[in-house]
Amino acid sequence: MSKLDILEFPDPRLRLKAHPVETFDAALARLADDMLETMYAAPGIGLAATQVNVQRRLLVLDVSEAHDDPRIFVNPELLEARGTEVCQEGCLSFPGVYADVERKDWVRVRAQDVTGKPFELETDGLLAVCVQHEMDHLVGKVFVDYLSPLKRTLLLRKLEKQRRHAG
Ligand code: GNR
Ligand code: NI
Repeated sequence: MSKLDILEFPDPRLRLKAHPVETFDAALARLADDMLETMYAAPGIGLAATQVNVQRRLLVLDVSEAHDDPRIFVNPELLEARGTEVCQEGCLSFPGVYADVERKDWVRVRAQDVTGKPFELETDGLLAVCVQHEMDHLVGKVFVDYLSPLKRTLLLRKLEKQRRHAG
């Protein structure tokens, strides 16, 4: 396994739209493993292929405290969504800044595993929020796109400031 580099805002490649996965081979399984390793090391609770400069519809998640519940979604599609909730979100492509984002609080998602086998997931809470955050990355969307112009400006200014201090 190897750790991958995570693209950071404002890298234009974060705006690219991912293509469906058509080949379920060893390279795909390896990429999913590398993404999980990269996510755990960051540390983060999710990672989309877009963030590691791969334009494929693939995302990984693990919202468990013990980091023992890795999940891989290939070609995810949102089938149904209900209600709303506000959650404070962060993003590995915007290190060190956080903002409240409103999402659906219950979702039903259809996807394939790394072997191509279809499955469905109905979920709520943090897992539902994270799935929506990652699926956004696959269409070139990021969490700051949901903020008002003023809040976005303040958040991006804070991101710049932190980068300057990080040297
Ligand atoms: O690590 C992450 N934490 C997080 C917290 C609240 C809502 C969404 C997330 S996803 C983020 C990792 C990431 O950037 N995935 O794309
Ligand atoms: Ni993100």
